[in-house]
Amino acid sequence: MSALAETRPDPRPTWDVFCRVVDNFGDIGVCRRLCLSLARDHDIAVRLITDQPELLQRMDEPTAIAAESPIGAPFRVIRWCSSLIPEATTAVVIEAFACELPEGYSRQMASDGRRRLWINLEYLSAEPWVEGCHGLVSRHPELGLDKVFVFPGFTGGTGGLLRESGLLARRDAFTADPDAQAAFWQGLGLDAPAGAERRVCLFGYENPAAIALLDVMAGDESPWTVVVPEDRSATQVAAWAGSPLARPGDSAVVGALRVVRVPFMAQDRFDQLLWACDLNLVRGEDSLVRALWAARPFLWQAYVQPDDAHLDKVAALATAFARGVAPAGLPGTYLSSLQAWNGTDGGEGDWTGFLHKLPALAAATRRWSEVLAVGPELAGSLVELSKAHV
Ligand code: TRH
Repeated sequence: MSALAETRPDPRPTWDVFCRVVDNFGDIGVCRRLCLSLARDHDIAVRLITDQPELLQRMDEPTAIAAESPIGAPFRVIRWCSSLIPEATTAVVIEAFACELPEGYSRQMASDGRRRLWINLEYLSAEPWVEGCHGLVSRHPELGLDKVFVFPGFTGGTGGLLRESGLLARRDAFTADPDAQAAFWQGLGLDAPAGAERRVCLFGYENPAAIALLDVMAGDESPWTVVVPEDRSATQVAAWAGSPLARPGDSAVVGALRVVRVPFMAQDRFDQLLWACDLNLVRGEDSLVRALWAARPFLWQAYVQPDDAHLDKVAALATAFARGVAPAGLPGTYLSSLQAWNGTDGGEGDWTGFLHKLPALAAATRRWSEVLAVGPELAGSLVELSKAHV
């Protein structure tokens, strides 16, 4: 293709995805995955408008960062600014997590007479009220424009979960390939697990329950390795181990437990970490969904909300799990463990009992993942919504 052809304007309708980073990595992590899926799976021209584009680079493989340049990039990244306006080709505008569009942008939407779909993409929850709110339309009092509320979720009555094309096949190929797994661990400076050793990914917020679980693993008869990506859990684990764990690759051993600090890695590699571990301790929104697709046992630490509203989300997740699988007794154990992990009983969970249940939990999580994989997929739901709007 000639340089002239490459710079010709993209004739496709454009989708603008707006993302303001509240904190941590979830807002931008979800939006990055959504934009990739819209671009690659649905051939949509996407612009991701965010106040923290630099965070995207932490989630990309070094080789892909170059590919985010305007030519050949899967989607365009634009730094949020107040002077931004929709393009003539803008067909769909997604406001992620109620981030509120720049005022001039929404005024232009109202005044330029073009027909567009305006979507507010909400946070994920398994709570039952979500089905009743998914797809509701609200008219802006001043602009007179309609906004559709899309809720991701775990059931057919919601927008579903992000699951890009080919994800589960890639996971299955990886988990069936010992060489690929060994190469992955080697990339983190670790050998492949040997004998009865089990590996755990710990990506959470500060959590007293994590200390109780580490204590149980340290006192276990069989060996554990807890891999901690650089972030809030790493500080807590270092204090527990009495070792600074200052750099990626640093490790400490306490009884049967080795803790290893690893770098914050590209999203694709983080997926591989979840696929390679026997237990995933995840948080927020996106790592929860990726843990589900990893189909390995997991515990979820909810992002703390005012008035303990997040505890309803925790209970709802356990209920959804029970609906999806439900061998006798397991859902009850899982709910208690989830609640303890989220601090409802001061973190004094029965962690020995929980670790004994891991094989049953592994089978149940696999089944739940299979059930969810035939449910709605979020990027696809948004595309269907846009088709219905024309
Ligand atoms: O980082 P989180 O806690 O994010 C969020 C935000 O706090 C947000 O404001 C809040 O509302 C939401 O939680 C509920 O957790 P989450 O959602 O799992 O996002 C982490 C992202 O970081 C996810 O996309 C995976 C990615 N990641 C990597 O790419 N590499 C890594 O090494 C790790 C550990 C994570």
